[in-house]
Amino acid sequence: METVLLLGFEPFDRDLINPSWEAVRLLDGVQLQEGVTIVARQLPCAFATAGSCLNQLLAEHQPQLVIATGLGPGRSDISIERVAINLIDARIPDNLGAQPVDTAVTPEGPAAYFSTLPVKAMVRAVREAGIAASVSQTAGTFVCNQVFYRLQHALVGSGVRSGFIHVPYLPGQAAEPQPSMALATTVEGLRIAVLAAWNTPRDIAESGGQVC
Ligand code: PCA
Repeated sequence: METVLLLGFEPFDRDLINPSWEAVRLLDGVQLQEGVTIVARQLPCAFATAGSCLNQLLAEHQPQLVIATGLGPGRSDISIERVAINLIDARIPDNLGAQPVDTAVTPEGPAAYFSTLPVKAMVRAVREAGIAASVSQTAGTFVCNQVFYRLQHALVGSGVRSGFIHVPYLPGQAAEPQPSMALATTVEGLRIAVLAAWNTPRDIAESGGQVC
């Protein structure tokens, strides 16, 4: 039996729920395909504890594929992240009250890591199912980017592929009008993205970039 580890975050910034966790928890225990099971777990939204929690989950589950997800406030689609940067610059405090500014995720690490997921193939698969998706060139500088960076750093050279996906708010979740996606759509979009990641060893080449 092979394992896909799918991660979501606890709520943060006064939110009562986090759509990333609401979505991935519905995929916990789901058979992605014959012989492949999804294990979904929650990460704390705190710089001091998210990384060690991540390492513990990697050691415990020994997954063959790891995809972390988080809420991207303002995102309107399933955003497949391309790059994790070695920088923390928190606009708001995390759930433990920490707000580090202009520090490295891993001082001895490189400036950035690329996702090792087939990001273009994932976008295409999700879109083919009628669900909005795009490649995103930045995962921000908060806890999601930190976890993404730590994930890529931990798995360098392991042969285990990994990456990050941001999801929109749920409808009506945000205090002010914001783009959103229904929970069932987010769940299905993530399932299709994970399936495409599992079944695509080499990414397709098609445009997904931005001019500026
Ligand atoms: N989103 C935040 C942290 C947790 C989450 O779900 C982020 O994008 O950094």
